[in-house]
Amino acid sequence: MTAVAAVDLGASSGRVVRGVVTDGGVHVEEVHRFANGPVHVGDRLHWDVRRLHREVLTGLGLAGEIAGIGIDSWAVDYGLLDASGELLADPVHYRDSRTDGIKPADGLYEVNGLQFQPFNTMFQLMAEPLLPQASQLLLIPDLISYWLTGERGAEYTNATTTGLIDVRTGQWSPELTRDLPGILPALRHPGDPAGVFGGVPVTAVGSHDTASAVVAVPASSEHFAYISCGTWSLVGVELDSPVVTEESRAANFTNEGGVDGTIRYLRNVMGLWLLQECLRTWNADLGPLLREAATATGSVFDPNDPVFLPPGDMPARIERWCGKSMSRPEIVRSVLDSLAFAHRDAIADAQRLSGKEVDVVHVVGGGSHNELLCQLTADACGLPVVAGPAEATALGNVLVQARAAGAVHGTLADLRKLVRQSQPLRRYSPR
Ligand code: LFR
Repeated sequence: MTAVAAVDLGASSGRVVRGVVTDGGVHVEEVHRFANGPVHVGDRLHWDVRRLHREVLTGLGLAGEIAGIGIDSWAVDYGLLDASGELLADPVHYRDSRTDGIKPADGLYEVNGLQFQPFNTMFQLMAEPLLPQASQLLLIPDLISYWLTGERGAEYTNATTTGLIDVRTGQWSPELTRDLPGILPALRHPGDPAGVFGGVPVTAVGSHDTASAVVAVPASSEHFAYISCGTWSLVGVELDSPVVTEESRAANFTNEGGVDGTIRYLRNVMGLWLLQECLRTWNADLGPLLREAATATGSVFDPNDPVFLPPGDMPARIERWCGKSMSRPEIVRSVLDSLAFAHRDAIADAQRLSGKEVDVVHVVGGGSHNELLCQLTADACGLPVVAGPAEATALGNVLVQARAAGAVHGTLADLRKLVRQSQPLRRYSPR
């Protein structure tokens, strides 16, 4: 097969990779990587989305001959276009404070099946001053895709994170979108054509990064839990149909749309954001601290306390939560212990609430390189952890494009087999 390019924009870095899929496996090679992060403008947090667009163009220029392009990014955030198709303003970052204190309406969960997060698109729109001027809303990957191709659409997996899709029909909910006349584009699904850039077809993939990452979980049976571990830990199981019980709502489990009509039944755990912000505050590297953390004693805190959501002095917030001052290795250890326990709780809750039993935990994404976190997660869960691939999101993006182009065939299980055959994986047994 000729190569395709996967554009994967994460909250802390973006990359363009070149991927090749054959019957024997899937291989990706990074051609361009760039930093990303919140930009403070006045008292708002934004994304510099035009710079991201420029970096994407640079990456595509470096990708060599390619037969396709697919784009994914973090979820929920959007750009608003005016009637002439111009971006009205830099998109606001989901960690901005404009939705502080927002509360979901009663009965919402039964309709959209989404865990409550103050930053879900529907709540951001309640605090959006530019709405009256907007004629179109595009989620971040759809915005980049529009800038490449001139075509607009709303990719389904990412659209489910807006809170505006009816989980029972998979369509924009007429009830929830009543006040947004005409600004939401038509849905497209992973594998659908999404326009052409420089003669190269653009294909809709699981444009929510987590949806693409779940495609590339190298599971060999259906009895697996996954942790897509990066800035966030997205912890859950794959289901055929949503769970919207009151218990599930109270446990803050989400039913996000997956590739091939699956449901990503998961909980957001604050994830490596906690460490990223510690390192930023200390201006330190992770490597040496991780080695010291291996023998340090930590304290356990609730990583999902909303106090940890915004950027800022993370070590101070952790020390305040734990009620004591700690050394840097102790803080790192506390983060990892707390994440491991939160992973365990989410996997236990996912099984209990969905009835799905799991016998292995797959850790994919950048966090799969963190040996201490993988071992602590195995220990806490009492289950084997299979770590890798780190580039699951890009791999899932490439696989869905390759299948749409006819280079490979089959179900998610077949795509996962290709990952298993070709990507290095590491196994951790619970101690
Ligand atoms: C991970 C992720 C999560 C989503 C969060 C905010 O990168 O996409 O799935 O909840 O970012 O968009």
